[in-house]
Order: sequence, then C-alpha cells, then structure tokens
Amino acid sequence: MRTLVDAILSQPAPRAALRCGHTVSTYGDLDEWSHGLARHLIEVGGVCAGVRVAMLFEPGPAFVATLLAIWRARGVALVLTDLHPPKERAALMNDAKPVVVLASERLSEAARASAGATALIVIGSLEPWRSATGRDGAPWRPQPDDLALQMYTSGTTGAPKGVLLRHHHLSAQLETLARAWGITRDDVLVHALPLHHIHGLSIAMLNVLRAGGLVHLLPAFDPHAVLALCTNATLFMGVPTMYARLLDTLDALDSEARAAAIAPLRALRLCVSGSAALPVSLGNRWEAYAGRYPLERFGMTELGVALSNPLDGCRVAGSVGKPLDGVLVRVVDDEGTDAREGQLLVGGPTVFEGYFERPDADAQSFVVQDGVRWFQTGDTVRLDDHARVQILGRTSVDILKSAGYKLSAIEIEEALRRHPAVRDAAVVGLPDETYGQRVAAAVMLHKGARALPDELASFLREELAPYKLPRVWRIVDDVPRNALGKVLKPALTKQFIEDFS
Ligand code: MLC
Ligand code: AMP
Repeated sequence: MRTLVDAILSQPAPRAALRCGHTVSTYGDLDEWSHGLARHLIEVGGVCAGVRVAMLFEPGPAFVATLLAIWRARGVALVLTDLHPPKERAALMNDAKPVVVLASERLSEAARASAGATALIVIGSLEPWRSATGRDGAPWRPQPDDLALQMYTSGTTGAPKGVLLRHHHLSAQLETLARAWGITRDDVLVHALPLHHIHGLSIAMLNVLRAGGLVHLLPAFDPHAVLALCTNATLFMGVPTMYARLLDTLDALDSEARAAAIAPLRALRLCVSGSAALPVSLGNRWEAYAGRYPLERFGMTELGVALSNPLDGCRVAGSVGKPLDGVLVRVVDDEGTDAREGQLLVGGPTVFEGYFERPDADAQSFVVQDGVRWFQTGDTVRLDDHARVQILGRTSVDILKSAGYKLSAIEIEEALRRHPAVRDAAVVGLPDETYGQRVAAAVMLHKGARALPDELASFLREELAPYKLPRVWRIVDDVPRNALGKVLKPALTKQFIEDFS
C-alpha cells in the first residue's frame, strides 16, 4: 500500500504544490526540505517509529514540509494551533508527551510557553534544510502500519481525546475520497480551513497534494480573499459558516462587483460543504449564485469522510448521501438492532485505531459484530428510501457543533467552574443558521460572589480556544434539574430560546 508520503513525493519535482501569497513551492521543494528536516529529526531529535512530535506553524510551506518530515522520520504528528491559549496547548502536550516540538519563528514563543522541558526546534527559513534526496529509492518513508497522526477531538468527558490514525487509515480514507470526487493533478484548491482538524488538514489539503494538485493556502478565512482566489481554481471546501459568510459578502456587493465575483464561482468544478449540517436555505442561496448546490458530505476525525452526495448526479438537499466505496455503514436502534432511524455505525479500513491511552473510551465507542469492528459515531441518522443518510443530530446533548468545531459542553463547564466566583455552570447549544449552534452558558455564582459575563469570558480566554467560548450568557440562581439534581439540558435550551424570542 502506498502511503500519503509516497504519493506526495512521487509527484514531478517542478510541479507547483502550494501557493501562499506570492510564494509558490513545488513538490521538489517539499521533498528536499522535508528530507533535510527528517534527517535532523532522526539524527538529533531521536525520532523513530511511534514517537510523537508536536508542530506549531501557520498555514504555509513550513507546515507541510514539517509534517512530511515527521512522517519520513516515522514519527506521529501532533498538530498544534495558535488558536489555543498556552494552557490548552500544554494540556494536549501533557497528554501526548511529544519528544520534540517544531515551531515557526513567529510562533516559537507560543511553542516555548507550552513546551515545558520538551526540546524545541525553531524553523526559520526553509532553505538551510534543503537536502538533495536522490528521489528514487530515497530512504525515510513511513510504513503503512506506522502511526501518522494523533488528532484531538472533544468528547462527552471534559478533556479532548487523541484520535490515533495510522498511514493505512489515511491512505484508505483519501483513496476512496479522491475517487468519489474525481480529484486529480489538475485540481486547484482554495484553502482557508484551520489545519489542526481533519477537514482542513486531510480532507482538503492532503487530498489534493496526494493527487499532485495545487493548494492555495490562506493564512485564515477571509471571504474577500477566498472569492478573489476562486479565479483559476477548481475546488473549494468549507464549513457551512464559511458559505454563510461568503454569501453575506456577495449580497453586500453592488451588482457589477457581484457579477464579477460570481463568474469564477460558477467555473469551479466542485464546492464541498461538511463538518456540520448545511442549512438547506444556505445551500439554495449558494446554488442561486454559484450555479450548483454544494456537495454535502459527512465526516469525522475518527474516519475521514464516510458519506457523500455524488459528484455527478442528484445532490439531495439536507442529505449527506451514501457511503463511499469500501466504507461499511449500519444504522441501529437503542437495542443495537438494524433500523431505519438510529445511531450511525461505521466500519471498514478507514476507521481509526482507537483513542490514545483511553481504553474506557474505546470500550464505549466500538462494538464487534459479524467480524466487523463498528465505530459508534454518536450521530443520530435516518435512512431514506434510496439508502441515503440524513443526519438528525447528536445522541448526546453535551456535544455541540459551532462554526464546524466540535465542542464539549462538559469541557466548557469544567473551565467555568475553575473561576473562583462560579459555583456551577451549564452549557448548551442554541440553534443558529450561521454557526449551526451558538454556545450558551448559564452560570451560578457562589453566595455573595459577583462576576459579569465579560469577566467570565476573559477568564475563559486563558483556558480555552476562542471558538469554544459562550456567546450567550445568563447569570442564574439555578437551572432546570431532575430529582437527582442532573441538569435538564433540553429544558435549559428552551429557556434560552424563549428568552430570545
Ligand atoms: C465566530 N463568531 C461566532 C462564532 N465564531 N459567533 C458565534 N459562534 C461562533 N462559533 C463571531 C465572533 O464573535 C465575531 O463577532 C465574528 O463572528 C467573527 O469572528 P472570528 O473569530 O473572526 O470568526 P472567524 O475567524 O471568521 O471564524 C469563522 C470560521 C471559523 C468559520 C472561519 O470558525 C472556522 O475556521 N471554522 C472551521 C472549523 C473546522 O475546521 N472544523 C472541522 C472539524 S473536523 P463580532 O461581533 O466580533 O464580529 C470535522 C470532520 C469533518 O468536523 O467532517 O469535516
Ligand atoms: P469532528 O469530531 O470535529 O470530526 O466532527 C465530526 C462530527 O461532525 C460528526 O460526528 C457530525 O456530528 C458532524 N458532521 C460532519 N459532517 C456533517 C454534515 N455534513 N452534517 C451534519 N453533521 C456533520
């Protein structure tokens, strides 16, 4: 089996792989930079198969060269982000215990703040790392069985869990996905997703690099920059919130500027939406401008993309389509019996290994039946008459999706309880057309204590990434509870919604 690294490094050296601003990097550049970096990681960093290596970079060639280098040294990449405050990054580092952290010059201080005693390698210019590879038979390639990624995802307990993906999982995920979406070396992707999640990292960026295409990497999502880059591109992939922002931007243009912005959108080969439900109204607005309803698909950190609407043929609004080739899917009711409506289970070669040092979470997440190891996704779905899947929501009220980010209500509540004035907190998601859900917090204070939402938000900013922060606050005496004192989240959500209407 060819790994992603084999696929990327087998592309013709002069071909353009990445464009960031005016800087273009070729596949040959990525090969030579990652070769030199891998040598250093092996010879100086002590990296070998299974060893964890953290990396903190902005989107750009150094990000990709470093990721390839970690993999060439057979290490396991832990992708960090500067969206996290130092505390949150340090918690991930404590869990994963990488032997070394690599960081860009700009983010080296941030990396140092969370690295503790872990060795730090700062990558300034890439040129000093360039090392001729003798491309044929160059050593330093990962094996399909090597662990490739430890990606953190929020769960129903407080702390995020490390999802373990081997190279053969990534290959299986991207081979079937590239076939389904017809990804080729002629593709040019406009990329504005964060790279510390599977959507931006693998489903979008690595998917196109594996095929030898070109990725326009933006430093962050900016609707005007995305629209400008769509000229001469073939692909765009985003979360529904990005589609909402792009549509609002188009709506705000005068008719001449709008017509100029729409023409390149209409020329795109494929626009994909995922990570959260695409509201049908948003899909329809997009279709009115861009000429085609976005291709909606369903994925997870644990398994890449599992279900997709077709590239050609009928895309059904509100449905995430059918399983990709090789992806096994079942829908089961509460008793585990096959049903038309119930929890989605996924099996087959794309399904991850398990959670890092979390046998409890593995035991809760997998069931083995008829020789298949089924992953219980925690998503409630319905099958239509054509075996297409519609996502109805999460089985747990404590998992939220806001702007495409999966959030744990428990993690946010635990962080709030660390504030000295807070006695208890309950976090829920309020339905929202642009964000999917808005995070809302009901906070109960200790007797005599005072704290304003702004102060609580500033406190949380030191604890959690900004995208996890509540946007709606209530200071309350108590929240609806059952006889055992457990918070009734649906009743609390209703209260919040009524307060707004
Ligand atoms: C931002 N804002 C929010 C918000 N995020 N309001 C409510 N809820 C949220 N979640 C508000 C801010 O307060 C601010 O308001 C304004 O929006 C701009 O904020 P911002 O921080 O500049 O937002 P922005 O950077 O533009 O972020 C929006 C985004 C980002 C969509 C670009 O959230 C994003 O990159 N999401 C992608 C997440 C992702 O990649 N998920 C994939 C997980 S993997 P004001 O009033 O100050 O203007 C996965 C598997 C799979 O799910 O299937 O793909
Ligand atoms: P993550 O853990 O961040 O990888 O998020 C995975 C979750 O995102 C899934 O379990 C779903 O709940 C959600 N998701 C992904 N794609 C879609 C989609 N197209 N529609 C609805 N939910 C989605």
